Amino acid sequence: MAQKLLVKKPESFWDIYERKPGEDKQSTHYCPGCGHGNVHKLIAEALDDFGVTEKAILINPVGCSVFAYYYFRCGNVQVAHGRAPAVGTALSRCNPDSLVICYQGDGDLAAIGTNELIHAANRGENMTIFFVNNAIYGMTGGQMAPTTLIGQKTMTTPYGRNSQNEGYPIKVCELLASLEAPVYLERVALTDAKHMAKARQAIRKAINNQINKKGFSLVELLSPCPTGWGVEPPDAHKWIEENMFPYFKLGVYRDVADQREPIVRAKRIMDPKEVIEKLSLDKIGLESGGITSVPIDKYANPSLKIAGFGGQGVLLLGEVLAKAAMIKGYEVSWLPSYGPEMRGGTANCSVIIQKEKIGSPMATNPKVLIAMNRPSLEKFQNDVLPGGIIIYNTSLIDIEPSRKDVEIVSIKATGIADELGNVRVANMVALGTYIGYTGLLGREEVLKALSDSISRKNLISLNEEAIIRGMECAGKRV
Ligand SMILES: Cc1ncc(C[n+]2csc(CCOP(=O)(O)OP(=O)(O)O)c2C)c(N)n1
Ligand code: SF4
Ligand SMILES: [Mg+2]
Repeated sequence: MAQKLLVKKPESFWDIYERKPGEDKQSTHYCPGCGHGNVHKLIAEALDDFGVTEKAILINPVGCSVFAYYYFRCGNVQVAHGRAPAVGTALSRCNPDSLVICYQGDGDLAAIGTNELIHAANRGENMTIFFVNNAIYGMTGGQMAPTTLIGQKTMTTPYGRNSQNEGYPIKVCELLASLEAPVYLERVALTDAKHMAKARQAIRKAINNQINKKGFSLVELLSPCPTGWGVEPPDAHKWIEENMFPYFKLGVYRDVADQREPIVRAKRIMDPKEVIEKLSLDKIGLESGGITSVPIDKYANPSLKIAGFGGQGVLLLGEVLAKAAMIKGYEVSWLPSYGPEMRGGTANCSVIIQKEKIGSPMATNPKVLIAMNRPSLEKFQNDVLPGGIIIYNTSLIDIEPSRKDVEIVSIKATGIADELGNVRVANMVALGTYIGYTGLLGREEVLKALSDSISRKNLISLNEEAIIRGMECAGKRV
């Protein structure tokens, strides 16, 4: 047999990583020598041994381990950057018997999410945080993190981190040790076998504390990122010992779980019927949580998903549309979204335009999809409400929408923009098409919104022209 496993794979991992795209469903997506795989394994083994996989909810971060849900067989929630302790608070309070594990990198936890971390720790939430400190933003290509060491060269500190410019690396365990509530804080390292054994022990202790409802535990793991540091994988452990150990002292910073009583919080169980009534979900046909069966008027009160690749100006398209609708007196919302795991990848925004107050700014099942490239059409077309509209850019999309229950509007947005002298105004051609096709807004409001949104005034006339061309071309249905 080519492969003989000496140690059984933890059952808290999937046997085959079906959620992982591509051919390879057996290995993880991490770089050689990365510490994330080791942390995953230690967590999975602990879940197995405590027999708590079924009640575990892993909160996946934004960072290299954004795809942790490919691997763990337990509950998974993907949260916005840094928000794990806030979402974890809700999960833990709503279901006190669950095991809430926040898995966070140093950028996620100690930069964008510092606020949530400190307050969750200070409230003594019954949760466990595994903080993977690799002293860098691994996922985005190696920028400085709050834990980057003095003198460490990164993409954003090419001459080395300088305390006068960037301050000092944040010591998370020491910071949290100034709070009363946390019950367990320890810093360990993923280097040699001895340190790995300590890391294993710490992970178990933190999980055990939560099982016993003792409150907030955090384990900081000094973890290799050979790619971000520009070192060979075999040298990464030495890098930790030489660079991280002197500054980030290993050890236990708090261990008082034995002295604390289990947390008991009052439960407030909501009656689902009451929730539906309070949110008026019964009136808009969303009480089943699925796509509404109420016939829609696709032109009035639209919700739109506008999607394309980064650089196509889909966010600006949405912004101009929302502003124009606001000028006309509508309630509006505009919500941009960048894929958590992508750089220069797809971007989209939700725009809601209504006469009434807006409940949610998310166009999860939009009435209208404007797709500027093929991945966007493929990704979102099935979300459009039956009877809705799909407007798609045939210059870049070489397939037809598969939906038969919506109106399809094709527009050579990029081609027309090219004729006008700049492919970047394809977004405005698509906007014009939408306006022209639906008649929702007048030319005046749209052009006024445009001039408000574009700072480089010399570009306004070209964008105006693009909108007008789009309006003229609207109405050509396929
Ligand atoms: C709101 C938001 N801001 C910024 C980003 C870009 N971003 C993605 S991952 C990341 C840093 C991740 O670094 P870290 O938490 O240290 O994780 P690592 O990849 O090193 O494990 C950033 C800034 C984003 N996705 N979302
Ligand atoms: S960039 Fe660093 S943290 Fe990310 S997968 Fe590679 S080694 Fe791991
Ligand atoms: Mg990091």
